[in-house]
Amino acid sequence: GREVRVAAVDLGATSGRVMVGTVALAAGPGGVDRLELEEVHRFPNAAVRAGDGLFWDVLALHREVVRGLLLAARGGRLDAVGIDSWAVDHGLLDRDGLLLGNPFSHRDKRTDGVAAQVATVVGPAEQYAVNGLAALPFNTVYQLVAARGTAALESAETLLLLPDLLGYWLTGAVGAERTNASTTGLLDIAAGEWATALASRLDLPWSILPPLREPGDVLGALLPEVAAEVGVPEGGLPVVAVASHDTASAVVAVPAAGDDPGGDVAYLSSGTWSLLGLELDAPVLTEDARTAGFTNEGGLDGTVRFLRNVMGLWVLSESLRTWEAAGVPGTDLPTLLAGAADPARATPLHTVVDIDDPRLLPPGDMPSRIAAIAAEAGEPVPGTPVEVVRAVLDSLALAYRRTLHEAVRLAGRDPAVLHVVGGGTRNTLLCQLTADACGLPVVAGPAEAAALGNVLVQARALGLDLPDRAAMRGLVARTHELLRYEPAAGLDWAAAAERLAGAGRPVEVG
Ligand code: ADP
Ligand code: LRH
Repeated sequence: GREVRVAAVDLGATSGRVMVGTVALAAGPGGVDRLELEEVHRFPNAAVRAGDGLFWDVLALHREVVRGLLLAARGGRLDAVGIDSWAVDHGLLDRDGLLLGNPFSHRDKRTDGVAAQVATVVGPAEQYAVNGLAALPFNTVYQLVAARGTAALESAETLLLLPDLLGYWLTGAVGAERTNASTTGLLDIAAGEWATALASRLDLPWSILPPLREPGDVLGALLPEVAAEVGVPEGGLPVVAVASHDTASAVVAVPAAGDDPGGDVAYLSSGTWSLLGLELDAPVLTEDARTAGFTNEGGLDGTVRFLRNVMGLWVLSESLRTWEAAGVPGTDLPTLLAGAADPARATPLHTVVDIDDPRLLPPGDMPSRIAAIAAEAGEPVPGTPVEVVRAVLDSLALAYRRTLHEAVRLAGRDPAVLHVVGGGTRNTLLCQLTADACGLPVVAGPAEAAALGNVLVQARALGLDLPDRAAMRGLVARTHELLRYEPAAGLDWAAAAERLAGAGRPVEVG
């Protein structure tokens, strides 16, 4: 079969990578499918505190993207490029097409209290009926409300989500890819159009929202200067819109083929954030779903990602950063995870906390915050880094348990396994705890699901016969090694869940 070679740019909140994907479908019976990823460039990413704000260094990201494309193009002819990144965050362009300031991180504190303030203008139930989104404090709509009256918003002509901003710098084309647009809070999920009425009621300039584009649309070719930097002929390399929300791309590559005969796909996209839920054909917009904190994001081909955000491995990576800064010895990830797996060094389910406590959202000293949250809830305060790590992993697994059970109840589905994808699949202890806590087998892998989903949508846009998600997922399942974790008995997860429920947490905003 025909072979395509594409570059997938996948930007995570803690690292960015440029991967070369090679795809070829078996020409006939006995033929062999290929779906290969080669990492050509990886770079750390982190928000930067400057003055009062927490920002993304988006020019550095652009530079690393160009550098990655150069390395990818050196290795052979490229057929296309696609970009996905974390959702919600965005840049504003002025009328000359120049970026107005640095894009804020969604962890910046300027949105504190904004969702509650907006709820007094447009009720949470009404917002949910329009956009289907959990009222997370950092949704783009709340970031924009926080920016009302600022010089930047007042002079803004165009809002671009981060993958669209980077795509603009590559091609000069503006637009808003639909899966990522669905995370803004300003997309009307029933109409599939920008929710201009909602924006007006919140005094937001809806004219800054650019035309929507679909995954698979071609933005254009690299601008001549960029083509020269990357070392490809002018007009030679098309940029393709993919499912540009990283979670949308990751869910495209969930290898749910064969093991889910009922077709109910439950997944945990495990990276800086943990996103756990189900793929559905239609949103669940019930009051129950809303108050349980579930969101309905847009996926490839009109699907819905019905899921909840769980605070994720962010808590772990920020803890590591804190210990490293303080020079605490023995706090590299492999050492800590080995310790946390040893019951002699950290008693399982000894300390459990609400890992979604909003105090864990901003950057900072996670071990101290966890100690405070544990003390408040009457839980033992972890004493050593290994105990902190164990508490974080047990608490994550408990949050997964609750979220999976709620998703299944709210959507009336019955998945046979939980697929875990993303960097978190490399944490074997967490995979096992997830299976144990959820009482469901975990199928772990691929770790680079977002990049694979990015590659698959490009391959389809280039004409490969990948008509639907089943075809894409079958290809991933046939070409990737997956690890299966059976739930083990032994720990009393139900009792730990009771302990947590006792501590109580309001999910609802406003
Ligand atoms: P993002 O795309 O949000 O930046 P990733 O999907 O790359 O996140 O996942 C990053 C996380 O994966 C890290 O924070 C870390 O906890 C986990 N991880 C990555 N590699 C390993 C490893 N070798 N062992 C255990 N955990 C790992
Ligand atoms: C994961 C993710 C998630 C969003 C968050 C802002 O990287 O895209 O789906 O909720 O970042």
